[in-house]
Amino acid sequence: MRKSINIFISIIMVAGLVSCNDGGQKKGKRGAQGGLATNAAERVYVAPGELDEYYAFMSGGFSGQLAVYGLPSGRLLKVLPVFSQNPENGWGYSEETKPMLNTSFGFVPWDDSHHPDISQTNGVLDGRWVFINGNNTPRIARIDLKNFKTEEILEIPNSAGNHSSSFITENTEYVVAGTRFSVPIPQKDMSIKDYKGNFKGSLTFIKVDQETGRMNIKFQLMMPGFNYDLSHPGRDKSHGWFFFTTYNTEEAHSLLEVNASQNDKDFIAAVNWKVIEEYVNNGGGTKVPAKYAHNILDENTHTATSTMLDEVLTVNPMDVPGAVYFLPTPKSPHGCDVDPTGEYIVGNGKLSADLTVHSFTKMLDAIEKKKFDGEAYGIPILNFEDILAGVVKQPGLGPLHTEFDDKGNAYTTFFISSEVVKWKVGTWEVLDRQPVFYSVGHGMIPGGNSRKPFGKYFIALNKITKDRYLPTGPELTQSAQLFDISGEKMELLLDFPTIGEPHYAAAIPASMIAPNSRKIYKLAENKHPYAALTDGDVKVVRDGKEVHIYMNMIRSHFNPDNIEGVKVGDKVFFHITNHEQDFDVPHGFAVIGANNAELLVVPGATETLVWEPKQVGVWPFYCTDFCSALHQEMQGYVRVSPA
Ligand code: CUK
Ligand code: CUA
Repeated sequence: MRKSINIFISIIMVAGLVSCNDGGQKKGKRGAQGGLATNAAERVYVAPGELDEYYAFMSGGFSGQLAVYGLPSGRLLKVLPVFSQNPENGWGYSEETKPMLNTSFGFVPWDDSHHPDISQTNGVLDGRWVFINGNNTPRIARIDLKNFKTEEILEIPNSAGNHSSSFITENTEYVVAGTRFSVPIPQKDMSIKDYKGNFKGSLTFIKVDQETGRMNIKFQLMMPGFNYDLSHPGRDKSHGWFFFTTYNTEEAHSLLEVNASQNDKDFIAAVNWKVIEEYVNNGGGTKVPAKYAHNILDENTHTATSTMLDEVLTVNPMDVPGAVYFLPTPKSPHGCDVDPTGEYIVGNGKLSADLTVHSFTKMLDAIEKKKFDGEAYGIPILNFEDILAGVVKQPGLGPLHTEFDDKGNAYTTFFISSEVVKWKVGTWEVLDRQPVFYSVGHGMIPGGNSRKPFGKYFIALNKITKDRYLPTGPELTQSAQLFDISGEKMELLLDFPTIGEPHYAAAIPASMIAPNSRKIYKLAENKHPYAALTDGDVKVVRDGKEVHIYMNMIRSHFNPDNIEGVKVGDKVFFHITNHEQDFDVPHGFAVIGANNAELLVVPGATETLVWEPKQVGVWPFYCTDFCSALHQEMQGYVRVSPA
């Protein structure tokens, strides 16, 4: 059964790609089918010296980072390091930032980032923070948009494959993380064959402090051993609920044979988090031992600390009446998307020919009348027909994700038939379709994940690039495609490359980002314990085998620039403070033979590079970032004597 489905999919995929290749995209023959808008160049052109209209934060996928693009130009503005070490700016190499990548598994300098989500107030983007998940070693990061810096990373215990994350509630009360893989909780040595009934999934609700943005796990809901794929918050009328798609409700432990995808319908789990919050606030739940790291970058010292936590509050859904219901949804739903009114919950059944849309009002009604169609592990299953709002009939093949505009339209991506389909919320009729190149995953409309979408652009985040760019060996980077959706028909404007696999993205009008109040760190406010704030603070201090060098830098010299007294076998700490107080004047620092990376020190900050010299000699160091006409003069020597 499973095998025949796979064959079916492969055939369609091949057919889809072939037909896309013939889809009118050949040079000089651009037609209506996937054709470029006639004046596309003009509509994406941001003249030299002018600024883009939107910031787009695009997940870096297996790069572990978050890329910032300008829209509509598609210009890459910056790669923000999050879960992976980044030599370009010393992230995860400097002593200040290393603790950010600490986990209960030790130092983990890589992850797979999927879903950025921008903080909201009253369901509207507010531009304070971006959250993003690390899929592999379960983590959630918070990037502060005052300075575009990763300021916090929280590991998620009792989770594996942190995929159903990191989506936020409409006042950023919670950022939510759901486990893709179910696992033994707590982890233990047991037979994989005993998965069914014994493995568990966890849905984690992380409270966000409204002042600081700091995250703390409020509770973990312990769920049956399904796969929890994606999630979305309720909004407006459904605020207080969170929806999670599931697959493998068969609880198959191996997908080699007939197992998962057998069931005609899987579930969307509807979680009433307000009820659980109240239960927990009244002392409900069970504290269990759990080891997980909480890493915070202090904004005054620009230094991270990692704290290992040792317990977490778990909640059994059976103990909280009204907490969880299952909405039957055909077939192995992937994306789970709620429209801006909060009424409609779209289940994108990967293997289904139709798109199923549930009604929140009907769901509440069925719950009130206690009209259930059985239960799974004690969790009531609602009747499919009772909660159905409508069906988009045969819109395409392999639906993955749906986004919404500000005019009551939805845009669903179809991986297999490689297209985006626009349909009307409420009438369920298909209004337009455009091919994409190729095999789109998520789509994104700025604010398309909130009560107030900015419905001008749609970006298709494509998994396969093939013939869209000049070949670069056996692999091309993934691609994004920008559509103008302000008219009746979607119009293709631009292709542009992405960093790693672009899973999801979030975008916001540039005017809504909090004023860059931390564009320059004031030197006077630098509280780093090793800062050399004046030339009087400059010194070399030996402490056993450790040598601490308090150094500063400004165009165009280091102070000190001749260092003696270091011996082979020492551990040398270069603590370097950048005295610049102008915007965009970082200096770099590299020393010969360092086995880590360089530093990039922004104005007003202090960063530390560790160097363990192995050879006697007089060794140079220099600034790595071209900073003035005398950049090449920004250099120095460190003398290393025998041990
Ligand atoms: S996922 Cu659906 S296409 Cu959101 Cu990780 Cu990539
Ligand atoms: Cu400082 Cu180049």
